[in-house]
Amino acid sequence: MRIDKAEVIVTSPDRNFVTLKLTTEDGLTGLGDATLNGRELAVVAYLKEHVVPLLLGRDAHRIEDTWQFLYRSAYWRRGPVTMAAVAAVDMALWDLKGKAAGLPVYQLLGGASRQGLLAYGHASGKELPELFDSVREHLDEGYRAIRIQTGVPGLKAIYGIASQSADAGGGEARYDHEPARRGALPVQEDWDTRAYLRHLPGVFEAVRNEFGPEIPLLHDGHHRLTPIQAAKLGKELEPYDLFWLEDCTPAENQESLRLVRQHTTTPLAIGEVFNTIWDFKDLIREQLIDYMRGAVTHMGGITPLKKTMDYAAMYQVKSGFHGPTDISPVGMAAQAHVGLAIHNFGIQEYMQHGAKTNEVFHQSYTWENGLLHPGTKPGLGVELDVDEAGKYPYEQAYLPYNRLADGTIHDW
Ligand code: GCO
Ligand code: MG
Repeated sequence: MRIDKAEVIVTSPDRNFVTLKLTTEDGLTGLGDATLNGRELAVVAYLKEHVVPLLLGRDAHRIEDTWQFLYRSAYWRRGPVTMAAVAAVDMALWDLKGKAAGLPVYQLLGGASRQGLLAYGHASGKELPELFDSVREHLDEGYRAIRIQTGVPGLKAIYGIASQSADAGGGEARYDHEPARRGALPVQEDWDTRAYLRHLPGVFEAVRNEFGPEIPLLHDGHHRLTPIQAAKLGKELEPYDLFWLEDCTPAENQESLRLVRQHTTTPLAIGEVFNTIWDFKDLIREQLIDYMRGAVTHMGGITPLKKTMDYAAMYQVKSGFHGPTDISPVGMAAQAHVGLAIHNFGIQEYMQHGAKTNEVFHQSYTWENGLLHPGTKPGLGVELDVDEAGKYPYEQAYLPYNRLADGTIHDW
């Protein structure tokens, strides 16, 4: 199964996506997601200039060997650009192997361990009434687990909260359905940790009072807290029985989680910005996290994601793969296959792509009764409509950034 052609396709239906498409000498095609939100073209160049020439003529069946070759022969290891490029190749090879075998990828990974994947959606609102409406909307859509983010009194704009302008414009007031914040420069937002810490426990109390004790609730701290602030927040949220507190401290300083752990039994999830199994190794072995937040697209693909989860299983750490809309339908499908196969699946983030994205990427994964399933088509089960993709050229898009009241840059 020789690789004959390797194309890098950039399209921007609701936001930018980078996809690698491999074609074999027999005409089979495999897709891989290489989208790195806000830095997309760096991965495009890495793939086109440095990876595509190495793929032509290779045996597409040799997934492990190709992964090790791309990872080790570059000498410069790890990092989001490299690992997104390696991930795309790995996913495309699994897609091809599945198609060659006539089996969905989860069958190649050991077969289904469950009927479907519990998935959580993002409810948000500047004030409580909007937040409650957003929770209800998610419950109506069948979500059985919900992430809660709100505005903080005194702060104008916070990442992860549906914008009010979407409402005013007649669009959907859900930030996951908004186009990525496109434009020449990043949008500036504001932040005040003390105001946030004072406000958040009351929000969870109100949500529990309104929606009861059963529904799993999650929250994303988006790397904004110091270890002692995170410890205090985790402790104060204990009465509201969170499913997890995510990225409570900046992920680079892993030791800080020891301090957080000493003070709270609120479960911790971390790692959406991690790139390799090695970034998770110590956190898993020391049992400093409960959920592993890596994404198939940013962790080097299906091969290392499966290895990381098998290692994590020994320490009862479960999966919680990163699933925002900047993971393309190809990446979402790939991690859904992994989630279905592994024993230690925890939960899957699922924000749902917009209508234009779904016309470019024809998916076969299903979403029924709050459970996601990768579908039973051979391979990953996603096909790219090249003509449709061509209608949406790349648009520059930056993630926002934060400043404190005195002008200091802060994690957003
Ligand atoms: C999440 C994330 C996202 C990221 C975004 C960055 O938990 O879903 O924190 O909102 O910020 O995917 O590209
Ligand atoms: Mg997050």
